[in-house]
Amino acid sequence: MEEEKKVVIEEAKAEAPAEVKPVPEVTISEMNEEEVLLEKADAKYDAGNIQVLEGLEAVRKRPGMYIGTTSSAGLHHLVWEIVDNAIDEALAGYCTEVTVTINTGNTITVVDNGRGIPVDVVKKSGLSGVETVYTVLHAGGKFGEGGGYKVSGGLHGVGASVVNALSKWCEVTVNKDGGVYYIKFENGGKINKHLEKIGTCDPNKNGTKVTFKPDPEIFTDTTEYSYDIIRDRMRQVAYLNRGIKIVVVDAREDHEPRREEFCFKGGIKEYVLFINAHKTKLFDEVLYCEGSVPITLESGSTAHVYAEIAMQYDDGYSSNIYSFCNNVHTHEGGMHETGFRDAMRRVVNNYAREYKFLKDGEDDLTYEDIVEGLTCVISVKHPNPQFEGQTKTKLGNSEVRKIVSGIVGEQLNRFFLEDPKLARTIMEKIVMAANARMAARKAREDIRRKGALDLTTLPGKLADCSSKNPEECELYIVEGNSAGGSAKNGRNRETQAILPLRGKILNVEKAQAKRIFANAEIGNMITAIGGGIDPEFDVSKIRYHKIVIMTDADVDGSHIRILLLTFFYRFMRPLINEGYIYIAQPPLYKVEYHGKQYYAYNDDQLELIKKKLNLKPGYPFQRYKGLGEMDAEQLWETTMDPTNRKMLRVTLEDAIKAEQIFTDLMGDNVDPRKEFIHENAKFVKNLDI
Ligand code: 28F
Repeated sequence: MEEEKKVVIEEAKAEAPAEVKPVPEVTISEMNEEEVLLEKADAKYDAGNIQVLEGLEAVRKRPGMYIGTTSSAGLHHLVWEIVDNAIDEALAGYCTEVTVTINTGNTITVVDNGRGIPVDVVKKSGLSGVETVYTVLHAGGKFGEGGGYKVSGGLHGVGASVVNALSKWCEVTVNKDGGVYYIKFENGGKINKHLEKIGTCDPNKNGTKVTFKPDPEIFTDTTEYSYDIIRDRMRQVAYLNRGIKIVVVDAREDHEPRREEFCFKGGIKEYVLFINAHKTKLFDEVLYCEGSVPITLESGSTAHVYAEIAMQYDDGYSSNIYSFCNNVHTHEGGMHETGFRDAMRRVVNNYAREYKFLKDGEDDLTYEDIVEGLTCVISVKHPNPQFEGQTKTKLGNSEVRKIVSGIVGEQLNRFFLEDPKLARTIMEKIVMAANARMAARKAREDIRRKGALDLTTLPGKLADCSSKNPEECELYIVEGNSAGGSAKNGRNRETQAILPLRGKILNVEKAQAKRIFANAEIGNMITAIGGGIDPEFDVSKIRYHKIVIMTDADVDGSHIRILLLTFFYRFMRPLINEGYIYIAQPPLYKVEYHGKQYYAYNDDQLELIKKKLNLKPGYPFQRYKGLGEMDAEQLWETTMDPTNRKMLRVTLEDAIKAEQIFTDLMGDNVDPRKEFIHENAKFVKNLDI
């Protein structure tokens, strides 16, 4: 039960019996490699340059290798793969519109108005272009090489054949040069009947339409699509690829009908405005740089790396750098971010020295000073991206560093020279950040001298656990002293530590670093956790691998929870990224019946218990208003016992969304906060973390 974010139980939906005659299966995986090795196409693209790497069987055996997980994220990954292909066609200049529809039964249809996947038969494989793209792993030539154009190589970059391999069935319809062509693959990409011409169409209306049904035998957790997840990603893709119109439709009978269109002429410039919508900006403009630089590929041919950067300052203290390569969010950064940093440091420090914002002998402004209050989107398109790092979201191509650095360096410098007023506003902001940094360091040193941040002096309020093995240790941060008392008495002393918090903790979004470190409750948390704080936070030093926020199920409780999450987000972000933060789920109701206690964690469960026990309406039950109402034993049994408890693991799937929610909730503007609280009475459940 523990650590499950949500469990969606999907009823087995009966498939309409398909009229398919058992024909000998032809799968590319069974073919001789010779047979499917395709001719190198000449400059013109046809169904030529396709590489055969592995069969679809391999994908079904180890789906995780290709789409990461077979949970909800993997299910949605299938959509991204198909959309990627349509976006590639758009980036090649032939497609302007993409529509994604969720159909009844949770099948997905993606339509584009591009040239249509080639339908001609590929020599040697004997398969049409469509069949090749859908049955050969890693089909689709590389951008720039041999006339291919693959640009938006997703995180796994494996393409449509993987989607086909993991689908119960998959239909492709291509309108090309006046003909309508159709094929249906079944049971993981098997061809029963080859691509056939089924009609004619307006020769000016080319395009590709794909509908697939994810195989429930693969996606055993859930086959239910989330409109919100698809909508959010499609909006992001639309921002990252200016001018492409993307329509998202929820056409499921059992869902509220929904439809949204995204098309942004301003691309990532508009993206920055969107991210900053509720912030107080330093100035209205978004600074925008772009450029493209030729590089030589291994094959000797030339291709271009394209980079664009959009940024805007607000009056806050946090910095938000979002980088992408080929539309993939590079969470772990990489060479494009390094190049950006090089340029920012160079340009800002040169300007600061030349115009005396820095005096002789003063240290350089640091990158952290420069990006305080900055929101920046960096997007590069690379013909041959190297994704590295633990989650394969770090851009490794070293040439990208100089490319981004050059583009930003030159263009930012020009902005500064052309608009001295803008330059002054930015410089003053950065110098202020530098001064605050030095003051904060001094405050921190003072505190450390007094012993508050000294790791050997644990806070008196902490009831620590006896184990010193972080992997098995849990820290419960508990709202209120009385609940803290119950938790201390009820816990497993070996592995569970309790830190009670008194009242509200400081709102770190609004406070300056200096005040934050002087706050006693925050000091206690920092010391107890033991990894220090940003920018020196060291996740390898933390004393607990589970940090559990345990607050009441009321408005004050959710407020404290948000404050704590904001604190972790700002000062110990790796804790969130690495999944160490949890939210305890105390029960909301208790029903007593024949001397036995039944606990319900939500209204549905309460109803279920009443029904199961055959209780007449009006039978009394207790509604817990706070943790303090539970005694030690009850708290252990319902909320802390690892074999029985439910906890939500906090993940920041979408840092951008979280950043917006945090500023909405914590920043100066009151309206979005009111709106949000109104819409999300139960904050965490709806935050999707
Ligand atoms: C709904 C999803 O998949 N759209 C696509 C094209 C167009 C071409 C293409 C795709 C040929 C040999 C790879 C057409 N005409 N939408 C899509 N539209 N793939 S996928 O070519 C694929 C290459 O290997 C296309 C001329 N060149 C390319």
